[in-house]
Amino acid sequence: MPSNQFVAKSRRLRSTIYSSRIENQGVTSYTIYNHMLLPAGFEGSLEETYNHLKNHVQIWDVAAERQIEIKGKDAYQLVQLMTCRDLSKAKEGKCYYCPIIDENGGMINDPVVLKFNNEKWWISIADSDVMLFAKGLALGKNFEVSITEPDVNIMAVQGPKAFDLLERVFGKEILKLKFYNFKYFNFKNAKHLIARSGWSKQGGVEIYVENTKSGLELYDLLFEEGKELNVKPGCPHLIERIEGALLSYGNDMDINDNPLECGLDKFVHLENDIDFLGKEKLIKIKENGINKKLMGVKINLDKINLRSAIHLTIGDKIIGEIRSAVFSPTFKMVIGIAMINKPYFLSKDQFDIVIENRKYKGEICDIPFV
Ligand code: THG
Repeated sequence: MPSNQFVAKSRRLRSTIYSSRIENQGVTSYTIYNHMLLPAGFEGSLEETYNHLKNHVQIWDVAAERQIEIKGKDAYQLVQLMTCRDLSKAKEGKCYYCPIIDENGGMINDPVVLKFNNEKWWISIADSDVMLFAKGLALGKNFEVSITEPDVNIMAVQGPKAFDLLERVFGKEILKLKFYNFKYFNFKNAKHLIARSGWSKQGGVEIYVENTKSGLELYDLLFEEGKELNVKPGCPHLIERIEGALLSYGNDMDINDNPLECGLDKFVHLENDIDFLGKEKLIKIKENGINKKLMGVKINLDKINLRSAIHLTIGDKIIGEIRSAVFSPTFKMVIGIAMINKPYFLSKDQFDIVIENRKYKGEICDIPFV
C-alpha cells in the first residue's frame, strides 16, 4: 500500500520559527499539536535517534507547547479554578506539572504551569484548546484577567550532555538552575526564560524564546558550539517517553479520564481549602475508588504501530485498551501504556491482544517500567 501522504501546510496549521531550520536538518515527519507543526521524526531509525538522545544532546523544536498567559488581579484564582493541584503556596520562578480538569474531573490538559507572580502565570499546554476554556470561565466568573497566547517558541535542549553545551553558551550560572525552576538569561541583547524541564527523562532545559531574532541566533550557536558534543536536532521520542512513562494528552488520556485514573494522585489535592472545578466529583471518586487505571503493559512482540487504541482481552472479556506502545530496545519487547478496567488493574493478569488477526500474549505491570 502506498503511504506517501503529506500534511498540507497552511496558516491554520501553523509553522514555528524553527521550521525552516529543521527542514534543512532532516526532519522526516510531523504531528499536529495545538494547531501547530511538531516534529515527530528525524533521519535515522527510531532506535538510532533513541540511542543518540540517551547518550548525547539534542535540540528540539517544541514551539507547539504553546503558552497561555493569564494576567491580572484574579489570575491566581482562575489558574487555581482549573487545576486540582494546590497552587496556593506556589513560588515565583517555579514550574508545576498540573492536571487541568473539568466539572466532572475529566482531564482537559496536563500542562506545566509557570508562576511569575500572583498576577502573571503561563500555562504551557499539551494538545487541547485551554485558552478557550479559560476565557469561558473568566467571562462566567467575571474575573479581572487578560488571557492571551503570546508568541513564545520553546526550544528544548535535552540529553546527558545538555549542560555541557549550555555552559559553553551561558557560563557556569546555568548549572545552578534547579529542576523545575526558571530564570532569565541574557543572550545577544535579549533575555530568554530558561527552565530546567523537558519532555524526556534525560535532563536538560527548555528555552522559552520571545525574541525571535535572538532566539534563532541562539539556536544556530547551540549547534555550532555543540559540534564537539555530537549535538543533533531531535523531538519528543516515542521510545524514551514511554520507557519514562511521560504521559501524552490525547494519546494516553483525555476528557473521559480523571487524574486519579491517570495515576496523577500526587497532583490531586482534595484536603486543602482551595476552590477548583470538579473538586466534589473527585472527592466522591476517591471515596468510591476508581473503575479503571493507566498501567504499563509488556507484550511479547518485536514491533507495533498503533494508530488507535486496541482492546486487551482475557477470554471473551475486554479488560482494557492499549493507548500508546512501542518496541523498547531496553526491555527487548513491546511496552505500552494502557487503560485497564477494574478489577484487572489490581492483579497483574496475563491478557491477549489481537494485531492483524494474530493473537499475542502480554502482561500488566506498574508504570514507570522496571
Ligand atoms: N514542557 C513544557 N510544556 C509542555 C510539556 C513540556 N506542555 C505539553 C506537555 N509537555 C505537557 N505534559 C507533560 C507531561 C509530563 C511532564 C511534563 C509535561 C513531566 N513530568 C515530570 C515527570 O513525570 O518526571 C515531572 C513532574 C513533576 O514531578 O512535577 O515532565 O514537557 N514547557
